[in-house]
Amino acid sequence: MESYEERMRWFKQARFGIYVHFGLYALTGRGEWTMYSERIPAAEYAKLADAFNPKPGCTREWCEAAKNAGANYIVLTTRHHEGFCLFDSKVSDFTSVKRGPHRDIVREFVESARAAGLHVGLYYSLLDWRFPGYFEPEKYPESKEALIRQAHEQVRELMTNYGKIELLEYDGAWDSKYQKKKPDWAEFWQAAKLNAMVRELQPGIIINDRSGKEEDIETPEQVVRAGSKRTSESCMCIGDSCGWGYTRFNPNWKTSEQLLQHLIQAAQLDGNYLLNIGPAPDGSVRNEELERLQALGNWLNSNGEAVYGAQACDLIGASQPGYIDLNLQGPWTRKGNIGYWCIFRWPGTVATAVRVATPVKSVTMLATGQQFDFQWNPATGRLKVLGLPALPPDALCTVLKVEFEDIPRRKPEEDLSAWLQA
Ligand code: FHN
Repeated sequence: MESYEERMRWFKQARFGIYVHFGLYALTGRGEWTMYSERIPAAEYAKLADAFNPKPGCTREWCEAAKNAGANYIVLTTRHHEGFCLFDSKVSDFTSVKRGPHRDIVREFVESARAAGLHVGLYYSLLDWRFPGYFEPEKYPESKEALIRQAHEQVRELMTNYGKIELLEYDGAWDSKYQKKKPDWAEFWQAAKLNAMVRELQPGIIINDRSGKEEDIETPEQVVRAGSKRTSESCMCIGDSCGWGYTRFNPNWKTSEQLLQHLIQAAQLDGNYLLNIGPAPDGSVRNEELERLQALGNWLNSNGEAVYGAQACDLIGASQPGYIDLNLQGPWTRKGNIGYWCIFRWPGTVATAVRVATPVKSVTMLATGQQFDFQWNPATGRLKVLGLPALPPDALCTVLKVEFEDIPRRKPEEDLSAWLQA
């Protein structure tokens, strides 16, 4: 088995992934929770399987969209809480191979992802709403056992039949009454045994924290947050947060600026950003999503250096509200001695950063290489970049690449009023 550092290497370099929520729920147009939130009986819901017919080549479109967005990996819901598998399974007839299109969508997906040069991630929901034993394990112990057996078998199938899988995203380990804690979830699903099997089959795999066991990454949802113990991967919807699967009328699309801020914020917190799309029933990705992904990709094309493999920077420039030391222009990321000042709110001809303790060697615009004069005062730590264009060079975000003599550090402020007299 690879060490934690070894298996995390590509992931930390990647910083940006695309999440794809796709299943029968796309046909409802009301999101992936429809079966449960509308309490649709299992047999009635299952009829959707016969109408499910994604167009051939749709997985290629998802991967193309991810590549155009500048993402480095892609994660597909191989089975969501509805229990419908997008892969061939010996332990279920409720699959895209035995019903609907009679195709192995997971196989198409991994082949498309590899052809596009994307790292491959698979999502698997442990819970399956079709089992009474999930909701009432004590009342229906046999159903509970069958549910757990099915999960172990299907995870084995996913880890065995599709070549190298680099990321496994569990979900749905919580108890139906949501009263228990993560160690209880892990016990319920026998996560220690399950994950040991996964690591034996896929020695280099990264496993998320949603089987109840901590494993490799933390996965905050709908918010960008640092990990408390492990690297974080913040996942988020492009539209309303209540629907990851195709939601036909989705009023709150985030802007490209917001999405880019999240991505940079994730890198600034030493973590990744997993941005979700929910393809329509035929597998196509709607324009509202494609346009935003393309805008991110265009920006990353000339500014990706500030994000890929970048990490936290000690300089002031938080993009999270609530920080006292907020740099109004935008956050910094860092690689070695280089700081990347990602300016969302263009200040005009002079950009000022404060509490810069490390001597500055040069300042250039990342996208163009244009060099700028600067003044840095070692006594006060104030850095002024001079002669900038009056208008923002990039409508989304302009990055100033600042080379320092050492790893850039923030100057301590012992007397908080000292700057008044400087
Ligand atoms: O219930 C799911 C939800 O539908 C979606 O799949 C997200 C993605 O992280 N996970 C669950 C909620 O935590």
